[in-house]
Amino acid sequence: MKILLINGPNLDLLGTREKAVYGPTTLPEIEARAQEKAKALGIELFTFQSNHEGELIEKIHAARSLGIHGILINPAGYTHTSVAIRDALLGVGIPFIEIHISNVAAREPFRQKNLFSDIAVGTISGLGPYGYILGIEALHALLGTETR
Ligand code: CA2
Repeated sequence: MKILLINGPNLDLLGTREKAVYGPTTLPEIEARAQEKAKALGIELFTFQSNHEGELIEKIHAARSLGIHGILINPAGYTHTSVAIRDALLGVGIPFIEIHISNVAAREPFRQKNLFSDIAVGTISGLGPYGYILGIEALHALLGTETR
């Protein structure tokens, strides 16, 4: 099984600033833990982070030719604004889980608008970096029968 982990804008700053909101763990640490879990489950995990909407869209398009079975995506700030990333995910038709480090439901009103939750397989929010591990486990469990 092949899974693509995508992290959106500013998540490359994790562990360096805003630690009170997002915690002390860096993105390389999150990706390393995700790789460990993927390896244990026999998953080939591809990781990608970008601060650019177009690059995120192009990676989602490329997921088809990479033979990706499922996507785990933290769209970050684009969660609340990007019709274009939503359209890309619908366009490739690859099942995805949406993940957020913070509990978005408990935050500012402008974060209550979400362009992904209604088309995601499911959403993980507020569980910190552990959410990435749960997301990989969930994709493995939910897609397992289709890729065997
Ligand atoms: O909780 C999440 O994972 C978010 O997707 C993070 C986004 C935010 O816009 C979403 O509403 C919820 C922001 C990511 C910014 O990450 C930073 C990390 C460290 C320092 C500054 C920003």
